[in-house]
Amino acid sequence: MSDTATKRNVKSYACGTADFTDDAGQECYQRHLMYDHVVPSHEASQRERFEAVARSLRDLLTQRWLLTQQTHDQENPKRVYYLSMEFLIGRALSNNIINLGIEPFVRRELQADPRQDWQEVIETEPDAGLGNGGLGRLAACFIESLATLQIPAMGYGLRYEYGIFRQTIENGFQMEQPDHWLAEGDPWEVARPRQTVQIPVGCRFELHDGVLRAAPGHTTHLLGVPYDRPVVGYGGRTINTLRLWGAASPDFFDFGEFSSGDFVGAIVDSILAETVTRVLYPDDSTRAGQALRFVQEYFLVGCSLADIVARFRRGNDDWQMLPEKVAIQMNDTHPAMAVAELMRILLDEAQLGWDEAWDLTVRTLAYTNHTLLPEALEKWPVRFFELVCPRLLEIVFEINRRFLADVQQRYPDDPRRAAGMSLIEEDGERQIRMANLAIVGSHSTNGVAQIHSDLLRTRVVADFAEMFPQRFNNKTNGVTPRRWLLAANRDLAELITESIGDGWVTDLSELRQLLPLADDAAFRQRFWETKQTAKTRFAQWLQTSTGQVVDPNSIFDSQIKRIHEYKRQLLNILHVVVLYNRLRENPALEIPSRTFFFAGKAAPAYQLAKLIIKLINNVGRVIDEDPASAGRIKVAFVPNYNVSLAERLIPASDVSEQISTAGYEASGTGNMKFMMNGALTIGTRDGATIEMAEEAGEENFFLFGLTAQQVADSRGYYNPHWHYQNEPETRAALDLIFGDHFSRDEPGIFTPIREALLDRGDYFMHLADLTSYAQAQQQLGQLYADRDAWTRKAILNVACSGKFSSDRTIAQYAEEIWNAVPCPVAEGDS
Ligand code: 26V
Repeated sequence: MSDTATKRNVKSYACGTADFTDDAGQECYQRHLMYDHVVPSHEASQRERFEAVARSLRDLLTQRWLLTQQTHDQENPKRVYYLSMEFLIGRALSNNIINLGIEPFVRRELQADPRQDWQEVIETEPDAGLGNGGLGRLAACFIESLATLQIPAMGYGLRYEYGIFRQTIENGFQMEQPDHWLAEGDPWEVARPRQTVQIPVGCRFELHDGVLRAAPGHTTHLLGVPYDRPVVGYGGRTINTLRLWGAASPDFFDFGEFSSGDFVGAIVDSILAETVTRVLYPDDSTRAGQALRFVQEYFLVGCSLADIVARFRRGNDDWQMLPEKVAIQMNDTHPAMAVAELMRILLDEAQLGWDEAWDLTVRTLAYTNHTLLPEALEKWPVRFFELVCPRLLEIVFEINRRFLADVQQRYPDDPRRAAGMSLIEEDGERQIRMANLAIVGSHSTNGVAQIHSDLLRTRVVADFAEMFPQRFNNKTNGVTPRRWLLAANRDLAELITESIGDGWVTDLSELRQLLPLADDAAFRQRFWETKQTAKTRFAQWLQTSTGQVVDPNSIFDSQIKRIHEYKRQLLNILHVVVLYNRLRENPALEIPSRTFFFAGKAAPAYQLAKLIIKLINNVGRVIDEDPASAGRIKVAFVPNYNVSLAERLIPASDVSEQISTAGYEASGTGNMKFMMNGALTIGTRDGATIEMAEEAGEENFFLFGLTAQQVADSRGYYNPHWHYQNEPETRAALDLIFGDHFSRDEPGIFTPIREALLDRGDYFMHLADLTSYAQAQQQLGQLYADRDAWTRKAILNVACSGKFSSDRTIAQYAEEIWNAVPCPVAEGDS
C-alpha cells in the first residue's frame, strides 16, 4: 500500500484542468495570489501567500474529493459517522501536502520564489483549535486514519468561531485571550448553504439586561449550515469530509418580519442563533452546566442526524437497512442525545413502531467513554430538555420506563440497582444521566485503553456490564503516524525510511524491523544526532518566539497536556524542588543537567490548576536566579500549548512524563507520540502507558508508583501527613514552597495547594508517589549519562510503538464495532 502511495505519479493531480506538476501549478498559485485579494503578487502578505498555497491545493484535490463522494454514492457502502463536539485538527497545509504526496514538488515551486520562506508560509496558518485536549485530538487522528484506510466516513462537529482560548503568562499567571481563528476566513472550508438543515427548538432565547434567557412557549428553529473540510488520506486516494455545523437564524431571512417592521428584532434573533456555535467550551472534565452547552450538543445531534438520514434515504428505501448502511460513533456522551433523536426520526418521521425503531437505533449507534472522573460524567437537567427539545424528553422517559421494567424483571429484589441504573437521577433537581442513555441506546460501549475498559466494566458502570456483557469492549487509542512522525519529525522519518523502507507510514508495525539496529553503533550515532538536531532547532525556536534560553545539551524532559490535578504536574514540580534542595545542600552534587518543560492550559474556572501554573513559573524563576541551581536544572513553561507546539516539542524531547494517579488517565495519546519519536517514558501504570511498556518491555520504561489497585485499596487510610513527617526530602520541599521561598513578594499565595496536599487528604496521592518518582528519576538520569545505553532503549521504544497507530485502532473499530470495510476510490486521473 505505502509503496505505491509514495511512488505514485503525482501527475495524476489536476488543478482545475491543469496538472499541478507542470507550470500550471505555479500559475494556479500566482492566480490565487493576485486575484483572491487583488494585490500585486510582489506585495502579497505572508497570510495572502498561505491562502494562495492552500487555495491551490484545494483546487488540486477538488476532483479527487468529488470522485470520493461519487464513488461512495454509487457503491452505497456502509458509512461511518464520527460525531464529536471537538476536532482538534491544528494546521492542515503541511499534512495535506504530505498526504497528497506532492511535497517535493510544492517545495521546489515555492522555493523558486526568493521572497518565499516556506517554513513561514506553513506557520502562518492558525491552528484550528476546535477542541480541549485528548478527546478532540483523537477525533482528528481518527478521521485521518479513516481516510487513509479508505473507509467511507464523515466527521460531524461544530464550526466554533472561537476555538480553545489563547494562553499567555503574566507574572506567572495564566491569562486567557479569545482565539478568533476564523477572523480572516479559512481557505480549506466549503460552505454549503444549500444543504442547510432546520432544527426545531422548544423555546426562544431572549436577552434581558445582557443575560440570555429561555422563554418557553415560543417554538422556533435554528438553521445549521454545513461547512465541509477535506480529510486527505495518505496517498491521496480517498478524500473524506469533515462537516462542521455553523448556526444561523431563519428569521433574518424572513422578509415577513422585515415588512412587519421588526427588523431589529429579526437581527437580534439571528445574533442569538449564531451564538450557538460562537465558542468552544474550554472546561474539560468539569461539567460546564450551562444551558448553551446543552443547546450546542442538541444542535450537533439534530443537524448531523438529519443529514445522515437524508443521505441514507437517497440510497435506500427500506428503513430496515439502516444498521447495514450506517454506523454512528458517539465520541463520549456529548452527542448521546442521538439515541433519542434517532428514535424520534424513526417513530415520528418514518412512522415505525417502538420495537422496530428501538432495534434499529441500538444497532446503529455505538458509544466511546473517555473518562473515569465522576465529575465529568454528563448529566443534564430535565428542565433543559423540557425547554429545548420536549419531544426528546418524552422519548427518554419512555426508553427509561421500558428499560427499568427489564431491570425489574431481571433483578426483582434489587430496587437499589434499578435506582442506580435509571436514566434519570431523582435526588435533587431531576437530571438525565447521559452515560446511562448512551449505554442503553447503543450496541457497543468501549473504553480507550485496556485498564480503562476494565475499570469501566468492573467499577464505574458494573451493573450495565452485568446486564449487557456483550456490549462492552476495549479499543486502545492510537495516533496518526503521518502527522506525529512523518510530518513532525522529518529527520527521524528519513532515517527510518532509509533503514527499513517507507512501509511503516501505513503499517506502523513495520517499525519492528528497527529492533536489530538498536545494537548497531553507527545507527545509534545517527539516531542520537537526529535527536540533537531536533533539540537545537527547538531551542532556537523557543528563544526567538518567547525569549527563553535552554541548553540543548541538557536532558529535555517534557510534561505537556491539560493542567489537571489527576495528571499531577504538581508531582513533577515537587520533584524539581527536591532536586533544587539537593543542589542547595550539596553544591558539589553531580546530577545530569536537565530542562523541565511544562506546557498546558488550565480551564479558566479551575482555580487550583491555575495556581499550579503559577507555582511552576515561580519555581522556574527562583531556580534560574539561584547560583546553586542555575545552569544545572531549569524549568521552562512554554505558553499556549496547542497541536503545533506539540509537533515541535515532542520530536525534541528525551523524556516523556506520564505521571497521572494510576486509574485516572483513561488512555493518554501524547504518551504514544513521545514513544514514536524516541523519548523514554517515566510514568505510572496507567492508561495506555501500561500497554506501551508491555510492547517495549518494562526494562525499557521507568515505571514507578502505586498501581490503580493500590490507589483504590489505600483510599480509606492514606495519610499525606505521614509522608510529610517521615520523609525528610518531601518535608523539605513542602516547607520551602509553603515558607514562601518561591513567593517572597506574594506571601501565602500557594496556601490552597498546601490545603489540597495536607489538609484535604491529597486526593491524587502526590506524596505517596513522590519518593518512588524521585528514585525512578535518578535511574533515568544515570542511564542518560551512558549515551549508548540510552539511545539503545530509545530505538527499542520507537521500534515497539507500532501498536499505537490510529490505523490499528480504526481497523479494530471497523471490524469489531462498525462492520465497515474500505471502499477504494479508483486510481489514476480524475
Ligand atoms: C468534558 C467536558 C465537560 C463539559 C464541558 C466540555 C467538556 C469537554 C471535554 C470533556 C471530556 C474530556 C475527556 C477527555 O478528553 N478525555 C481524554 O480522552 C483521551 C482520548 O481518549 C484520552 O487519551 C485521555 O486519557 C482522556 O483524559
